Amino acid sequence: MIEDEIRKRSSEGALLAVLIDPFSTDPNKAGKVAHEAESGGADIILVGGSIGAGAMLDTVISSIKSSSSLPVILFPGNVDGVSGKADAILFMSLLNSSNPYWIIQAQALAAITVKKLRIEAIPTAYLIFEPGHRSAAGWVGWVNPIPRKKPEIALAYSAAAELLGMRWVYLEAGSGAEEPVPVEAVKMVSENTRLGIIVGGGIRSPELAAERAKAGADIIVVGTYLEEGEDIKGRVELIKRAIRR
Ligand code: 1GP
Repeated sequence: MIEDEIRKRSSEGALLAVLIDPFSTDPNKAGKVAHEAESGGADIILVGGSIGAGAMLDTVISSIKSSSSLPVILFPGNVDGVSGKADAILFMSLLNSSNPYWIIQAQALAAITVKKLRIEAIPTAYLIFEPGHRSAAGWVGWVNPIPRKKPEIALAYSAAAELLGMRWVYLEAGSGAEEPVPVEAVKMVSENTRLGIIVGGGIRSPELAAERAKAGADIIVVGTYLEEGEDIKGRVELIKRAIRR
């Protein structure tokens, strides 16, 4: 199982997941990014996005699969983010949404498909931090964002997720965020729950990644920082080196 493998490997040091958005990345480019990510030492390819990810999803995953052997995990933005070509799915509930669609209805609409396609589901709480509505995920998801200076609110949601049986939490600042999720929030969730912790959004330097890995993140997600640079392999290597324990 992908989840068991990730758990085991992340106990030796944080893993690096490279995010590919099928809306903004054409299939050829996606294959190239995955290949370079793998050569640089990345551990996971995450595929998904908030808007329009469904149209090219299968084609993008096929291209990634033919260019790398990394596990492909879906990071769905809605019910159109499901594909039988992926190895697993972050089966997420956006717990700090104020619209029940994003907490449980989208999941209900997608669940039968996920089971029929036998995609490994990784139950994950999804939490979006301030400024929230300025990111696509926050705007789409009717988010009541977690205040940056109130890590205890992130812990409260994470503890609830743990008691509800979820095994992972994704602490999200939003793609391209000016500042990543606060280190204090990562630390507080890590010290007070048994959840695996995924951190993403606005991680655009090895230092920012290292701080969050040190605070207890099990998986660091990077998208924009790699999209912006020419040398994807080089940037992946730098982040991998920085998050090693
Ligand atoms: C977005 O957490 C991911 O959902 C990645 O964000 O594009 O800012 O790396 P970036």
